[in-house]
Amino acid sequence: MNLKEKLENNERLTLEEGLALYDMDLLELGAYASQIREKKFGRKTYYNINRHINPTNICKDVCQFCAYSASRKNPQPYTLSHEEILETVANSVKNGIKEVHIVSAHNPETGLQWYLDVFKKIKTQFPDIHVKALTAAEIHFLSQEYDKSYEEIIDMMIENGVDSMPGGGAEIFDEKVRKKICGGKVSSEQWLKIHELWHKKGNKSNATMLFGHVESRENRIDHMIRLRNLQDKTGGINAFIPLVYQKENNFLKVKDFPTAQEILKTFAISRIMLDNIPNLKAYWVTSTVNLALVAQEFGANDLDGTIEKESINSAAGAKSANGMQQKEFIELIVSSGFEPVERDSLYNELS
Ligand code: V47
Repeated sequence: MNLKEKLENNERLTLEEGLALYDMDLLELGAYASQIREKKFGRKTYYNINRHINPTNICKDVCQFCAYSASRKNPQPYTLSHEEILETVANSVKNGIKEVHIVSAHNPETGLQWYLDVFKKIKTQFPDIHVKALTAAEIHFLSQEYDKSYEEIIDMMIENGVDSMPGGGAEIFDEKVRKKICGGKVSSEQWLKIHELWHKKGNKSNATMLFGHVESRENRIDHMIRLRNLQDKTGGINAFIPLVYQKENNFLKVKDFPTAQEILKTFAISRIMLDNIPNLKAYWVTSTVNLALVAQEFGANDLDGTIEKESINSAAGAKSANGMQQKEFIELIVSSGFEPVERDSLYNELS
């Protein structure tokens, strides 16, 4: 069967075939991705009302692409107290958030309990709020720093009220590129293992891919296939999130940045290659809002959420520091010809 026949029959594609998709005409590729999206979701586009919190930026690791960590070009080290975090959550609850998304740097000074207690405190005060917290990179760091197995850390997360895991820290799985951009951090194999263990406990997570820096197209397809293999085993990945690289205030030397066409192709290819991951998130923070809206025509069915405050990508140049209002979100989705549907963190439809 040739590639187009396989696309028409929704057959699973190999690495070589995935790579060949990049040579297709953009609109033809988009039409294939759109068909898959439409079959699953019609014109619905999901969003959620959430709040990002980044409790500390002091980090033991040194990722070249990171502009958020206090060891970068703009060092302003901070560690929030649990009281400050709870106050933030209380204010956001008044604004109607349903989820807190908590991601920290790898701070060796706080102790393990500092990382965990905050989840319990949030859950106790706000039992209806979904806590999405601790990337596989953080779990690996905590496991190493405090001499615990991944399973022990995962059990502690569950005991303390973490509901799901965010998809951060995946970057690019190819070992050579990984060494260049974030050597020393959680390895690809470890990232996948941690998500597998989390899924085996009956929980859900997301998966990201940082692209548009020094990786090749082949590295991206390889990344997708490694996730597809994990998903075949566990079925625990809710959403795939391609993150477009932001270039300010970091130490990674990048010659060529992806064009809008390359970004849209990557969304469409993600939708086609990842035939077993239900949701494709166009994270407006890194793609820009306009391109995220266009990505709806290239397979994306989720635009993430209102966020309120964003620190990691805005430090690297994204225009996302203050999030987005729900009303604006809804209007943008409607005016781009799609039907906004508020979802919860596990993709149940709310309104
Ligand atoms: O893992 C860091 C990325 C991630 C840069 O699970 C950068 O729903 C672009 O994972 N340019 C954290 N990206 C954010 C993340 C995330 C975001 C939204 C939703 C979810 C989810 C997860 O941000 C890191 C890293 O890959 N990142 N620096 C940069 N310069």
